[in-house]
Amino acid sequence: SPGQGLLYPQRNETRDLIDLSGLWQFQMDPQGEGEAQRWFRKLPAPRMIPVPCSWNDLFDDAHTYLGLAWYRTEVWLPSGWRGRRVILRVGSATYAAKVWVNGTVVTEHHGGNLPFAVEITEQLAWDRTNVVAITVENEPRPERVPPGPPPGGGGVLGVAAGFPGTTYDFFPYAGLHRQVWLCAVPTVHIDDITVVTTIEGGDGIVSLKVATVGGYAGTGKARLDDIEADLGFRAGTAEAILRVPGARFWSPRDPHLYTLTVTLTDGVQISDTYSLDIGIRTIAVRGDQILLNGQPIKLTGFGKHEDFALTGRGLNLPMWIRDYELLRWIGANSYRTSHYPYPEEVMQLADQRGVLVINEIPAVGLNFADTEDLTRLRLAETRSQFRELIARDKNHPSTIMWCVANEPLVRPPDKDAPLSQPQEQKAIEAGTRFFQHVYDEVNRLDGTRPVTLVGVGGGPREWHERFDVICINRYYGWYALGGRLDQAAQVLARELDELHQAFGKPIIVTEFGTDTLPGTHSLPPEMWTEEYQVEFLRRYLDVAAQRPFMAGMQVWAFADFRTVQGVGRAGGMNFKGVFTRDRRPKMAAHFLRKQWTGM
Ligand code: BDP
Repeated sequence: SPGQGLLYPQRNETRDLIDLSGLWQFQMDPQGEGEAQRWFRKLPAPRMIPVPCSWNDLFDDAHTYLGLAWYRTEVWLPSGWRGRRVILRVGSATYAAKVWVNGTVVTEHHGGNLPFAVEITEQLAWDRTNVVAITVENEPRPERVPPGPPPGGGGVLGVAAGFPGTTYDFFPYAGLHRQVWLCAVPTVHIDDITVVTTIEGGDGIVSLKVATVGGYAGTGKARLDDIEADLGFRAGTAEAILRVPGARFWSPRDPHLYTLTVTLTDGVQISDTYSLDIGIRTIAVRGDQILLNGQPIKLTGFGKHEDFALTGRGLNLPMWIRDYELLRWIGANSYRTSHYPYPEEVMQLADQRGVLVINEIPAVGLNFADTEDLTRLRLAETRSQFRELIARDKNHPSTIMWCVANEPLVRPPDKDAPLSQPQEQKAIEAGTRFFQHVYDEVNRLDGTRPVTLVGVGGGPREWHERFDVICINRYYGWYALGGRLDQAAQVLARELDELHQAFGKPIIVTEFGTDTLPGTHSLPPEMWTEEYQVEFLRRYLDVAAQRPFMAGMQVWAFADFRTVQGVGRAGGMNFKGVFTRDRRPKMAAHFLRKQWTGM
């Protein structure tokens, strides 16, 4: 099998790849009969589906279907690939996947937004086409992360209660959401590279660790511009330090990237090589400030979603390029990957464009009043997703912070039976232990970035204690104090002052916003109108501007996005976007642009 590494697939003098994106065969399997009937060889009644894409907005009979479905394609391998290891890499399958190659199960995977890879050399044929079959299902099970609603419950969020039932406020899109690749790599190859950068005066210090597969014990080289270091491998790994005199430090203003190339070579022959773009920067928390390269930064920007018409949560590069253009237009320097990891290409774009990313795993909708068993299973799931996320994204300078959860809470599983005081206390303590474990794990995997938790209004304050940065979502003036913006601003101001007093840590409001129907206007400003969104945002930004300790303000949300059907979401949409779903600016977009760019 490949190692633990999740390096982005690359084609170069020693490596090759085939992107299997395109039309695949597709068939839903609501009865779960496909495996026994060997659908991994041949689907009895297939239709065509694009990969990558969500299936929900393509076929009416699949719109709310979250059960098992089969994907199947065929591929010839180039004869030049013989003698190399062939790895199948799935960019993301939401939520659970099982993979067959020529009739043999090669891997299974849980977790809907991260890549997984498996070596398939043994299963391949060279004289005929190879059949790749993948099942995907996104059943809302309570032990998953994000969790499904409790049995019988049709959604647990007050406003988001709807169909299909979820514990979160976005549509549970399903499918093969990112590319499926075949990668040819040398038998002995580079499996992983970990880069950590520090700053000494004007110099950049680049420390790297290289891991190989195949027990490599030879030599190698690491090169960055014209700076080179020798690598001596022992038990498959090697370390080196490169000093870059007078380095250009990565920042939003100058997102300079250096290309780092690692080569396995005996000095004459190159057996494997891999290049990646890195940024030299530091990120740290000191007192109530977040420091990038030793200088305080304040985040401006949004919580986002990976969401668009027809493609759903499928990789949509045109959408992402447009989004980065709009982030620049509006003067935002950051966003949060609410509520799950975004595509690898999107992280690369953040590096190139100097956008600061709060990188969040899919832990949304966690309720610590649920049973201990569920909490234990969710912890295991959270940890394994974090291992994958950090393996995938640890080398991106744009990722400045990890986020372990969005709005975890304590809510009676049965809304007609409120929790007793001891029950509530027990649930809060269960959460405290959970986050202690996750925090420690994240720190062990990557001790170089701050870690945060995004708290819900009225949620337990003690859960923030563990974390380096306090992130909160607040909706005074919307879910509470609707229509009373002056009062809302006062409540917000008081709470921010209290939090600052209590923790003395950086504070970011990671969500604040109002549902806004584009084209709806009123004077004086009333809820749901474009004027109200502007006035709401103005109040929040003013409150923050008067508080020098605030480390950032991220508006909810960048664009309108799809939700489930229910009375709280007209047309199955969350309308808190500053842009519409097709990326037209609302009044608030022009307002924010003035605030953030001074134009
Ligand atoms: C918060 C959630 C976010 C929702 C938002 C809202 O973090 O996912 O979409 O509120 O209600 O609770 O719009």
